[in-house]
Amino acid sequence: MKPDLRGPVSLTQYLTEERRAGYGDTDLIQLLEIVARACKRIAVATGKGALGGVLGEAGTGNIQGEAQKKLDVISNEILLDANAWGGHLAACASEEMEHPQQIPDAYPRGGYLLLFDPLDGSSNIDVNISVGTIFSVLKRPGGHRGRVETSEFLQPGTNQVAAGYVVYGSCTLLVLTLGHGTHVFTLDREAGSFILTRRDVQIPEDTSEFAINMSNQRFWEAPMQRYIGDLLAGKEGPRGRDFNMRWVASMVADVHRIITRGGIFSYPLDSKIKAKGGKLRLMYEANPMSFIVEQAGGAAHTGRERILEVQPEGLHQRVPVILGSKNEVAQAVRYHTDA
Ligand code: P6P
Repeated sequence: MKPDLRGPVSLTQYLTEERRAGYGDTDLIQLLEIVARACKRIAVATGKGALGGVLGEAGTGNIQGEAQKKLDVISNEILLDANAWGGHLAACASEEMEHPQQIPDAYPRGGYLLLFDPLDGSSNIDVNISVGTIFSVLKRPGGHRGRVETSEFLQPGTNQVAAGYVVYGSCTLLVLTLGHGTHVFTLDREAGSFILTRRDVQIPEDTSEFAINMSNQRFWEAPMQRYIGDLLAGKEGPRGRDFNMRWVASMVADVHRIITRGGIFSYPLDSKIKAKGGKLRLMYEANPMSFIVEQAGGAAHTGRERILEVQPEGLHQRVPVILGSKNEVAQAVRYHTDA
């Protein structure tokens, strides 16, 4: 009887098997391995907390007009340095940088574009609430050589070839899709490798748990006011059942709860941020999270259109987000389309 050699499946083994099955090529596999390795270094940096002298403000601001945390800058640098030399990328784009970062001339350019929010939810770092890295991979449009133009990044989310997030919580988890299901890897800190711990996530199609920042309620558009009002009405209201609420204010943590047990997450338009188009960024927050959620049987919508079909107009464009359990997202969208 041959011994069962399967044992725990590492990220490397999973990616190798996916490539053999036709999902991804050698460059994409190398890119994802490098991003995962960089996130292990980010996990170490965030895990040091006050002992690492990495808490607090960096004393600088980013393109979003937000004060940068030291760990925002550190995480961004870790990802840029890790991806410079491999020859798989043409350029990187980041929430922390106004323009894309070209691959240095000393190294060969590859055919992929990497976008990331290096440390999402960083306002939570100093209070020790889970934060995370979100990333998205696109192919460089055909026929382009030399320096990468920003316009090459402006592709709809349906063009993503891979997307993932790493949540730095009680354990460090990588959630990844190559367009062939969504899978969860847990970091084995002793061995230093991500191990496949949940294959082919399926988000429950219905839920009784919603995630939204209620302090903005009076600023929401009418359809969202009505939708959330009906959830709050509970058993006595039109939904005929009670709902629970969670809000971590760290998208990676809120989305991971939905990946794990279902739910609906929304950062809708409100009158305070309407001029900006929303709170969350399309290219490196909404699109990767929507790809991951849809590959896990969920849905992701702006209230007006499927997020993955939004045609980007700017690298740091913002969109309203409603994502999670498929049937509940459909309910929320109906309040908008009926309006
Ligand atoms: P608020 C974090 O800054 C973030 O971009 C997302 O991770 C999170 O969902 C949202 O903003 C929280 O926003 O207004 O509740 O602080």
